[in-house]
Amino acid sequence: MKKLLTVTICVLAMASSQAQTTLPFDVDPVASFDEPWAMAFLPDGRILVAEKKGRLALLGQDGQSFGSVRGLPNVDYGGQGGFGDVVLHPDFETNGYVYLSYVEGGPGATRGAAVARGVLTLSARRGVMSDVEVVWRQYPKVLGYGHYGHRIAFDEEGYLWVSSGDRQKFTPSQDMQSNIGKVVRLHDDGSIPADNPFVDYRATDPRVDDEGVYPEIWSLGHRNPLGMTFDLDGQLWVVEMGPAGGDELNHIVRGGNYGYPVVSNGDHYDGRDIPDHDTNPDFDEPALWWTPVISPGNMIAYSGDVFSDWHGNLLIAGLSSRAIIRIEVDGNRATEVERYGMGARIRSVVQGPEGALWVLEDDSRESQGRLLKLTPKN
Ligand SMILES: [Ca+2]
Ligand SMILES: [Ca+2]
Repeated sequence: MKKLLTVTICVLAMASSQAQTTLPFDVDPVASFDEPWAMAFLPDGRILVAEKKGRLALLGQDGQSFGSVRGLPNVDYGGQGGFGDVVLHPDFETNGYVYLSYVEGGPGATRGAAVARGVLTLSARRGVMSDVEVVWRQYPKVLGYGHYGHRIAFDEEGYLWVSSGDRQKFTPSQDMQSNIGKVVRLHDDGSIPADNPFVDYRATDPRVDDEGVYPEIWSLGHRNPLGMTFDLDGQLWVVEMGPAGGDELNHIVRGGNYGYPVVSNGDHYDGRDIPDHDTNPDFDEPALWWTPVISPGNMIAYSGDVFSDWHGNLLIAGLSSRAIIRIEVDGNRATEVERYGMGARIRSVVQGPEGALWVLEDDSRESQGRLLKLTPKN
């Protein structure tokens, strides 16, 4: 009966995603941005918005601009890359740390994602970053402009988590001598926790200059993990873009291997088959997967009360799906319960101070890069 019910709910959810249903919230446009990618709320109520070209905008909830934060690292902009995530340290009010992910150039036109932290000093009129230091880098730097991942999250114990995309290089996701296609767990200064799952792993080839990346790794076999969040029970979830088909929501376990590029419920873009997850029990299966894809932007766990029925749900920003996707989680299981068509590619969804939702549209031919505030309809 339970299974039947789940199937029915899925069918209803699919139907609602295709129908022009009335949205359960009002949508108020607040401002617009040049290729916005991520945002964060400050304790004083203002908002930081990261734009891919390297700008960090500071604004009020009414849309009033306080200009651009100064003192940022240089960003290597191009393709899917540039400025990425912006996240406050859990103790921001005492230490002022803001964490930024972005693409940095390397030798011979190579590039890779990096995470830096700096101290943000705010005045009534502006923000300035100082003492900026890189705490993590993708290794190795490679050619190309895609699949950086570079989402940042903190858990309740204050560990720093970074999702690292496969850089469209496929096999590094299974290579322990690279932190590409991985989820990594670090102390907040970038040092490696002694209880990480692979601290005792050693390179099989002593000639490999691996810079000691494997002790960072928490899980592997990821493709382009663009959303990462802890649910209200403290469990880690990662949503990643699949290849042609097979976007995945994964419940992340210590040392887990999520299979890419050996298995995927999608296939290569050129039509070549990638065996599905159910052909190989050696890999951790997704909790939920999508064909046709949703193309995730980011993901949060909703802890507010304003949308009272959504407390504890995961919310995913959908790019090609042009939607916000609501997921119910129960232990390590996940179910899509509803999909809200937004009429634009959605890059990011974040919970504001009073539990309202703040949404960034993608900035592309079809979408305008607006910041929207969503509040429940009365
Ligand atoms: Ca997988
Ligand atoms: Ca497949």
